[in-house]
Amino acid sequence: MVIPMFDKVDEKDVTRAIMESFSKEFQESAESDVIIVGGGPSGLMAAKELASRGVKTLLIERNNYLGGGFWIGGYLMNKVTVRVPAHKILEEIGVPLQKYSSGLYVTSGPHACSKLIAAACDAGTKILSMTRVDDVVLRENNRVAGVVVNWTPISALPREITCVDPVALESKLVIDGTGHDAEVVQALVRRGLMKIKGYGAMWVEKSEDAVVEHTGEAHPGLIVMGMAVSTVYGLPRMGPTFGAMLLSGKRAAEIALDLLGK
Ligand code: 48H
Repeated sequence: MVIPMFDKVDEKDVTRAIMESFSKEFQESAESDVIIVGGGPSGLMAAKELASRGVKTLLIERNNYLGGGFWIGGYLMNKVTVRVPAHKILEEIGVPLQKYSSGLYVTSGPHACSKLIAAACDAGTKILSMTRVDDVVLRENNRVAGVVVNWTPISALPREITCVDPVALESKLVIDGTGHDAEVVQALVRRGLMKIKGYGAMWVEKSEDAVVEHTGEAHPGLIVMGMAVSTVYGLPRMGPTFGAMLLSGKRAAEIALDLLGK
C-alpha cells in the first residue's frame, strides 16, 4: 500500500479555517426564520423538516453532541423503541428496524440517532452547540422574537466569577424542544406570562397521542414540542419510546410552516 502524504498546512491555517468559518456562520445566524432550542429527537426531526423546505433553521444545543435522550433507550440500554406509525419516519431515513410485536419496533439507539442527526444536517440545518439558551427576546404584546444565549461553560459557572453578558439571536419563531425542563417556556413562566403543570406519571398508551395533539403554539411566537409538551400541559410521560418525539417534531415543523405562510 502506498502511504498518502498530507499537503503542507500550518497551525495558523487550521486556526483561521475554524475561526473564519464559525464567525461567518454565527453572523448569518443572528437572524433566522426558526430557532429550535434542543437537539433531541423532536428538535432534530423539526430541523430536518423545516430546513428541507428551505426555511432558515438554527438548532441550538447546550451539549457538545446532538441527540438528547435518543442515544439510549432507558436504563443505560442502547436500544430504542418506536410505536407504529412513527416507525415510518425511521424507515424513511434508512434506520434498520426489527418488529418486536404488532405495533412496536425496536432499533439501535446509536444508529437511529446518528441517522437523524445526519438527516437534519443534510437538510441544511445550522447548528450552534455548547450554547445554552437562558432567556428569550420579547417584542410587542410579549411575542417571542428570538433567544438569549451564552456559552454553556459560562452559564454553568457561578455569577461571581463569570460576569459575562449573553448575546441575542433573532427569529420569526422559536421552538422549545428542550425536553423535560421546557427551558424556553420557563423564561416566560419566570415573568408570569405562562403557567405550566409539570409532566404526569407514566402511561404509555395515553401519552404519545396526547403529546402530538398538544404540540403547537403555546405563546405568540413560541411553539412547544416533544417532552416539553408533557411538562407544559401535565400529560403522562411515555418512558423510553420515541415515536411521539418524532411525530411531535414533525407537527411542530408543519405548524411553523403554516405560521410562516409557507
Ligand atoms: C440549549 C438545551 C437547553 C437549553 C435543554 O431531552 P431531549 O431528548 O428532548 P425531546 O423532547 O426531543 O425527547 C425526549 C426524550 O429524549 C425523552 O427523554 C423521553 C421520551 N422521555 C420520556 C420519559 O418518560 O421520561 O433533548 C433535549 C435537548 C438536550 O440535548 C438538551 O441538552 C437540550 O435539549 N437543552 N439546549 N439550551 N437551555 N435545555
